[in-house]
Amino acid sequence: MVRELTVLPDLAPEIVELGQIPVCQYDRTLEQELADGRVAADDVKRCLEFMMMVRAFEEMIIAVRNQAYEPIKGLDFEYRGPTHLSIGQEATSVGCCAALRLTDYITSTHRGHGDGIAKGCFAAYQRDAATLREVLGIPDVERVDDATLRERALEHHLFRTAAELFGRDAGYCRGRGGGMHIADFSVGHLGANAIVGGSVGIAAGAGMSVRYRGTDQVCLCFAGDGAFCNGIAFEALNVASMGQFTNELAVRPFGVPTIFAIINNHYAMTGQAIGEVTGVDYMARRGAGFRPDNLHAEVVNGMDVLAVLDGIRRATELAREGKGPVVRELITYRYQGHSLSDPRTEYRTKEEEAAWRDVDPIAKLSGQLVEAKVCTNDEIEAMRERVEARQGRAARRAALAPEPKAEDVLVFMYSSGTSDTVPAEAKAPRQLQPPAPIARKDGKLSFKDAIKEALIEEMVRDNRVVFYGEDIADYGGAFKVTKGMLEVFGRDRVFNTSISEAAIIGTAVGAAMTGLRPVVELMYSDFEYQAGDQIYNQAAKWSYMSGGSLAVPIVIRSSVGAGKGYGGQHSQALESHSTHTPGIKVVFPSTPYDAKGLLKTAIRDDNPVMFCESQALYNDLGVVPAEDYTVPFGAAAVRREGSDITLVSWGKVALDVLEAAKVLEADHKISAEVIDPRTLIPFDIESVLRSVRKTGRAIIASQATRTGSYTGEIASQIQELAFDYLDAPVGRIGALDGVSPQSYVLERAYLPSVATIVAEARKLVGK
Ligand SMILES: Cc1ncc(C[n+]2csc(CCOP(=O)(O)OP(=O)(O)O)c2C)c(N)n1
Repeated sequence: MVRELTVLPDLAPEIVELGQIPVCQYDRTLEQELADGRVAADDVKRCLEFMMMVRAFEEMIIAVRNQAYEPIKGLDFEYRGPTHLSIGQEATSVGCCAALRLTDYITSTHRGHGDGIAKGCFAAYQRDAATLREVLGIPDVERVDDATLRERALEHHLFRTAAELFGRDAGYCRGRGGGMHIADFSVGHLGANAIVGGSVGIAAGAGMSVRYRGTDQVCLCFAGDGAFCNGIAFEALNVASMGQFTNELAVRPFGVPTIFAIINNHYAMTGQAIGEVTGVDYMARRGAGFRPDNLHAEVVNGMDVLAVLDGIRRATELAREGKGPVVRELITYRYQGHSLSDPRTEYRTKEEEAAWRDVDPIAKLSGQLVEAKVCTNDEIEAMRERVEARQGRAARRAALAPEPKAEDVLVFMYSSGTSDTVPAEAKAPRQLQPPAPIARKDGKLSFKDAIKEALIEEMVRDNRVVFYGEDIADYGGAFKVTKGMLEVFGRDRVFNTSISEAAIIGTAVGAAMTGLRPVVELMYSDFEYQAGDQIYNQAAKWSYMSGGSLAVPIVIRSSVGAGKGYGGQHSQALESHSTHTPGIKVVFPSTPYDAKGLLKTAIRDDNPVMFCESQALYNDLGVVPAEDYTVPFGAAAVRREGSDITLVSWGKVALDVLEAAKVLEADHKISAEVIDPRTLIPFDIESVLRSVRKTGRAIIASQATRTGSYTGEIASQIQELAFDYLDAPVGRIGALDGVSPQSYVLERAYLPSVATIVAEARKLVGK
């Protein structure tokens, strides 16, 4: 018993006060801000220039789309791809990034050109000269004064942003991401996201990683009013707000330093946040459901860059003091439609649009600068001309830049990196006590203890490895696989989460992007549907979409429960979903030895790994060396040699197949070779083909329902690559195409068994 919190009945009457959410309270003039030294004139001018740059970029997209952009006229170039423009919202992008440091993170959205431009523009002034020279590829011998260097950095940033949107190899993501997934990890931009709400979990995870690493960074999550109606946003807000991060359970009490900036431009695509598709008057109320401090929620005038700067600056202060997470709603408006194909006429009026243009953020700051005598109108006009000219040069260069080579289409799908070498700082011990060795009998461990041993060894070896999920801490998980790990590593590294599968995976992605190597547990593989976007659109895709500029080293341990009468929602073998989505490796061990060695390989691999564990095997015993060893991915094990037929299977069914081979030998004089691929992605097809060339027959078996199962993929590869050697069609065995039933009789009829494998093998061999 390790939990320090006790729950006793406290049923006394009380009224819960919900507190206050300030709305548009900022009322300072630029003169006041300058006089008080809260802003410097040059910084404010820079904010104006960066807002102009965002707008010029977006106007360039419109013109290019209409083939009317003067700087690229005459070039053989046509813009393709989405056009979610943020004209009107410039103060939100620039005001937020103005409050951030170079080392701080942002996540962004499909409408995120402005956010990325702003983060990179500030970086051009935050980076030191040596870094900028390196980024720009300026040789040591070339002398460049500081102002020119930074000017060149701005233009280069616009060029790489445009090149990404134009699908060029010089783009930030090598033309793999495009505008909706643009990222620049070198300045902390963790990616725009085309899945509405997709980045909210990532931002929470980046904050959790900062909290664990103990740096003074923050992560600012840009996401719309629409996004804050999506399930992942609610889950992520909750996980980021968990009491154990700040109360007496915490090893180091410190709130997750993520700032959730709700960019309320009043519309999702066309659905109107206030009055139509939510029941709230302000989206900032979202903060009120998660902590008694309402996550310090405030509503800010997002058309006023100084108000945004003030609101976000105070948010970063709170976050850096460990008082996060923080919510800020920024009220703004997009002048264009959802995308350029949206004429806007169905859902809003010209009068409404005109009213927002009257409070235009660029016009407002221009007026303030003139009023405060920081700039003249002529200077502002000169700034605008400079911005336009710079934008024109950058866009032209991007349009002329080479496209990626077609033969490189799959480059960056997987990272080739590993953590085989652990950096010195990650070797520093970070545990409460040394782990006790797990007792063995005759050198044997259970499958689940083999998993625990692998986890413990890897967490001792590398302090970037953290482990979390539902009920995995004090209780050790629903199957007690990780019992005792909390006592060893403390709640910083082993902690429970709420029942939030999407946020468990989403935060792991954000933590992995920012330096950790999380292992997370899905109690039942069936629950991966709850986290589908985070596994398959986020974890699996970011290596590729970022053009290989980052890796997502996470392991998702997922238990597979068939055979226990748990019915349709706790029994499915879903490995075929994982194998069908490129970008994720899939491991399915069948022995305690492999479970330990493969899990260690998975944790050291820089790619996301789905690690499937058959619950039916958890108590199986096998010889497991106590020392450090790994089992490589993509290397099948021949479990039994044979000459008449090849049986291929994984997880629990790999043992059924072995049993079936014994029956076939003893009762039917059929010699079966048994192959356990151990990993499904990558798959060792060569070992299977070598066997099939010898036996001439094969069966692929799994507990997955038969139609659409990965067994079909392996069967078709055998037919493509070894057709001439086959003496019979390749057999496939799976669960029936139905829902897993509770009744013992029905479940036995539903799942594959030793008997069904024997029967199919006899049919194919003809004995
Ligand atoms: C999960 C998901 N559902 C729907 C869409 C289609 N879609 C793209 S943007 C958008 C509106 C998003 O609204 P909001 O979050 O407020 O951002 P905004 O477009 O206003 O910037 C919709 C519905 C999507 N990309 N992802």
